[in-house]
Amino acid sequence: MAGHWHAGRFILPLQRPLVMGIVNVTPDSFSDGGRHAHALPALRHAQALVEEGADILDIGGESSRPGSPRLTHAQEWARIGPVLEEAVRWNVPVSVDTYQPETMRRALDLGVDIINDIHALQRPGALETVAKSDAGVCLMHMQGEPESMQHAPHYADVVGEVSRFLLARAASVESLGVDRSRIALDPGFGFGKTLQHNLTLAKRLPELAQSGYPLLVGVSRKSMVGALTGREVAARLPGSLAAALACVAAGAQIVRVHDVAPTVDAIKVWHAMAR
Ligand code: 7PM
Repeated sequence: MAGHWHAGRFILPLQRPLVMGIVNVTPDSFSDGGRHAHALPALRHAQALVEEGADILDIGGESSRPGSPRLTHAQEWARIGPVLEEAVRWNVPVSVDTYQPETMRRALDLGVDIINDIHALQRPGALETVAKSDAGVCLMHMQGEPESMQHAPHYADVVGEVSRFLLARAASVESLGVDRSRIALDPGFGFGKTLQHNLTLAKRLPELAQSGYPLLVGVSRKSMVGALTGREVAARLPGSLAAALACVAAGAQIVRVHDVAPTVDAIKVWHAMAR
């Protein structure tokens, strides 16, 4: 049960940690606006991540960045639709990073395997949309909303609150008929959390792992790594590798990263030596 993640066309074995490669689809300001103009660089990047050893591709339209304007469904789909359409032809699990139910529905119609939702399927219609599919789902914890979540995050008990929230969301998903083997949980590093909250969650990840659901974590290039190293985003690879390994050692089974090749190497070495 805890040994696999059922995700659309795939049954992903969790005997070794899996690497989910991040594909951000951004609008191409240099193009004349052809429908696939931004899809091509994103697809080339996605292909490179597969060659580097990504086990899963996570494709998103950068709609949840603090300070960046929310995308409508139409804007989000214009970015990611053409990329998803091509990526689902490859023999690799495709995840879509979205909280918009209409985007989920269209992505699932294309055959996407995983819904990765930073809002944990709380938007109206999201639960039902996923329930009608056979996709895997990643439920992530966030305190507040992306625009303001880092203003003053507060918890009486960060591990308790995050784990109670995630287990309640998992129960809601299961109540609509989704088998628990399709669900992964994510504490949402950096989403309404101070450095101390992130460190407490990382240290106590084994308590979340107790739930039996696979744990997915995203620490790649995040401000937590910046705060601990004093490095700008472009120089956070070594810190990000250490953070990914610390999470894996604490029970995370899937790591969501920008730098796939170095992460695959780091995990291979860690896995051979520590397990
Ligand atoms: C600004 C803020 C830029 C946040 C980028 C981000 C996660 C995710 C993201 C995560 C899951 C980033 C994040 N982070 N999905 N989507 N878990 N499941 O660093 O931690 O990529 S966006």
